[in-house]
Amino acid sequence: MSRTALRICPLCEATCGLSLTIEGTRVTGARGDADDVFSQGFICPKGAAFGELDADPDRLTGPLVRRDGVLREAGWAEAFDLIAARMRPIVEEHGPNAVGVVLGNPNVHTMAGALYPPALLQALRTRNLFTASTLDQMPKHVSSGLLFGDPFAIPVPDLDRTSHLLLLGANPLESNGSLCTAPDFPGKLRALRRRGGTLTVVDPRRTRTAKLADRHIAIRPGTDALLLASIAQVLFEEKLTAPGETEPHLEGLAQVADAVKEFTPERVGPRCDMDPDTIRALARELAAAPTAAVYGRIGSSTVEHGTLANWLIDVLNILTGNLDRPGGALFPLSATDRTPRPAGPGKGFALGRWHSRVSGHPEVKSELPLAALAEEIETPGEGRIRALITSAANPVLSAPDGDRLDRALAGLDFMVSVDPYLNETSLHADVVLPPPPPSQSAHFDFAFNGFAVRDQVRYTRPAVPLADGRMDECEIHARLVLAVSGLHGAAPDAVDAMVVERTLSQAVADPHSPVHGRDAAALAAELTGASGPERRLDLMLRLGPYGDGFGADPDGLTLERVLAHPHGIDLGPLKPRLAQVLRTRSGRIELLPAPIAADLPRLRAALDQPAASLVLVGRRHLRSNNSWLHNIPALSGGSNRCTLQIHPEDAARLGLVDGADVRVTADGGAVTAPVEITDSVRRGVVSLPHGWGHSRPGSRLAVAAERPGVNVNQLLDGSRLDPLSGTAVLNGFPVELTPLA
Ligand SMILES: Nc1nc2c(c(=O)[nH]1)N[C@H]1C(S)=C(S)[C@@H](COP(=O)(O)OP(=O)(O)OC[C@H]3O[C@@H](n4cnc5c(=O)[nH]c(N)nc54)[C@H](O)[C@@H]3O)O[C@H]1N2
Ligand SMILES: Nc1nc2c(c(=O)[nH]1)N[C@H]1C(S)=C(S)[C@@H](COP(=O)(O)OP(=O)(O)OC[C@H]3O[C@@H](n4cnc5c(=O)[nH]c(N)nc54)[C@H](O)[C@@H]3O)O[C@H]1N2
Ligand code: SF4
Ligand SMILES: [Mo]
Repeated sequence: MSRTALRICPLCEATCGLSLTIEGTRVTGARGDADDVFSQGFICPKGAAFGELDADPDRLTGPLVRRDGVLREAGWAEAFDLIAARMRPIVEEHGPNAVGVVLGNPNVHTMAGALYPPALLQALRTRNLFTASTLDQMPKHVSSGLLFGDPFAIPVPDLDRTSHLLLLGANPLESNGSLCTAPDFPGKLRALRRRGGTLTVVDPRRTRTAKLADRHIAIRPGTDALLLASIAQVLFEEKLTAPGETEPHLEGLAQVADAVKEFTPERVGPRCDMDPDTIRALARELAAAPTAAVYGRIGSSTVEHGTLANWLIDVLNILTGNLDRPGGALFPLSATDRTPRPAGPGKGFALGRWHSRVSGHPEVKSELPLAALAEEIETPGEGRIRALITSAANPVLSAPDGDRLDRALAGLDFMVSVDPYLNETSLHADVVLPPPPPSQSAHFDFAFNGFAVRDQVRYTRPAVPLADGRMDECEIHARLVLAVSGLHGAAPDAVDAMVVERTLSQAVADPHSPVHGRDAAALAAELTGASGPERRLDLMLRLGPYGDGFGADPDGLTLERVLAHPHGIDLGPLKPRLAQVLRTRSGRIELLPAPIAADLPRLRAALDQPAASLVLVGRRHLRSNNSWLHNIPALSGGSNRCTLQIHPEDAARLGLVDGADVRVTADGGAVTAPVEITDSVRRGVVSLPHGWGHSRPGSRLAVAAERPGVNVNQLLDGSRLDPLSGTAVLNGFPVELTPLA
């Protein structure tokens, strides 16, 4: 007897609704949920492999605890007892910064990862926080923080209504989109073209996305900021700027005009390897389009001028009047956002409130660069990281110089990993706490609903009951918080109750809250939900912008109401709301913030730098997901391989043969990979994907180990960073190739 259950897919930012077929407790099939209000049946091969991924025999079934140097299966009580016994003394003896925390990408895809790390960090009070953001989107947070006063105020391209999309360094046909949550991104791009709109793709590779475009520009890697500055220069020079409705909210317009003056198409063109006339054409098309959006991701973020590029993307949206208007780039309003406050000045966004101990990197959003983790563990002295907690993170593969980090992790006094696998990173842990497979977890997208192209809300409860011996990931995190804060043994619900109490006491004291003046304890008693995390979800929904406000709006959202709509509730297209968003000190968009102005000379200097003859970029594959899906047979193999792609002319010049091994060397190290000759990469550029290198002894990834690939991040030593955001330069760094016999 089989049944079906709904489950939002946790595997990428598109958040598709899946309909799972379940036999007993086993997921035997996954289809797109045709009735899902947001994804309407869309699914990709990763979602379709949900059952296989859920049942991967290499997933850990219970905690592992290291005794006498060997990781062995243990009970949950033993695991948490050890954490409590080892962590507190380290903090007491060496201070809070002796414990580092690493949060990886899948935290953004779990309820536990959204709800508990803040409490963990509060309990630890460490300044040594590292996340995948500094390998990814931190430049966007910095530019939004500086422009709008809120690092999470990230405008999203209005894919369904725009008539012109300028897309840089993103490949949504493989990635399914990022910082732009849009199930069926490919279909939305096709629809844009069908309704007469235009798509321009800027990417050194002729990707599947580029093939869909009206115009593909194979830019020289690392030069997007120059191109964007030049487009801005043309807009000013040709008097094509028209900020429209945002104009009254702007300050610094004339200063920006002045700042981009030097970046003429004639000066920038040769650096980007573009015809100056093409740059002018891009500027004119952008200005002429009835509506348009400029959107960039990894290829314009994990690069030398990542923050400047991300700043310029929004500067262009603003200059052309497309920020905050339908068809342009708008700020989503998710159901668990705080209720918008009245417009007015805010606290602003500060960078560098403290610095990393060894290299003096500025703090950004309370984080330090993940690329600096190894040195913070290895370098002796006060404040050295002696213990580490990782959750859903595999920095040995995803961050620069995994070999060094591997050695550093081996030298820690104590390490805890919350991870379903024993992999390249977790193999160093003293305690591994495995979450249950996704079918046994509830799902709500706290993060991605805030980047979605349509406001909507969906929640799915576990599709399969928690198996014997399993612990829900929320409970794992709650117990971890208790274990490190000296409350070991308390009921995990205590963490949720604490957060509920704090949130409600703030809300009742807030004159703008719908519950202003009411009794916090009485409101807490009204919360529904079968668990601590569900009560917190209920609380956030009810206090949120569409919420019932505990009775203030009887038609508003509650958990019960969301549960009554298993395919989700549509909350409509994105709406202009700039004034609600702005939190700068001036209360306006600060178009040329001081840290940006201070970084511009570096971009001007780049105008005169000679281009490297060969640079490396990454790539993603539809059936891959960073470092952790290579163990799923249905998703590995075929075209999903760790090869070095190179243009036929470069291959001929260097004497490289398709399929033969080549040695790739960069300033941080060297790796050997098979050559794949293809004209989909431009001349002067090679491409190697990340997340590979599954050959470390001690990991338990049988399928991945059969085809381990190599770790591209071994080419980097962690010293190449975008200075404003601390983000590693993972794209556009120089390499040399040596053919191997
Ligand atoms: N060269 C290069 N390097 C890159 C990139 C690149 O483009 N080029 N991309 C960067 C980017 S954008 C990112 S986001 C990072 C990602 O790098 P990481 O943040 O390290 O993330 P992943 O490799 O996705 O997975 C991390 C871990 O999460 C575990 N995991 C999976 N599901 C769950 C779960 O439900 N709960 C828990 N607790 N753990 C889970 C996996 O087993 C894995 O160990 O890599 C970065 N590294
Ligand atoms: N299938 C799959 N989906 C994923 C992931 C995955 O690993 N696999 N990872 C998820 C994660 S964590 C993220 S952050 C997103 C990322 O989502 P995307 O950013 O859409 O993903 P990428 O495929 O890395 O696209 C980056 C593109 O930038 C190009 N590029 C490199 N350097 C430059 C440059 O200097 N300038 C320009 N203009 N382009 C450049 C590359 O050729 C590549 O095509 O994807 C998410 N979705
Ligand atoms: S596109 Fe993303 S969310 Fe949708 S099924 Fe594929 S992996 Fe899952
Ligand atoms: Mo990412």
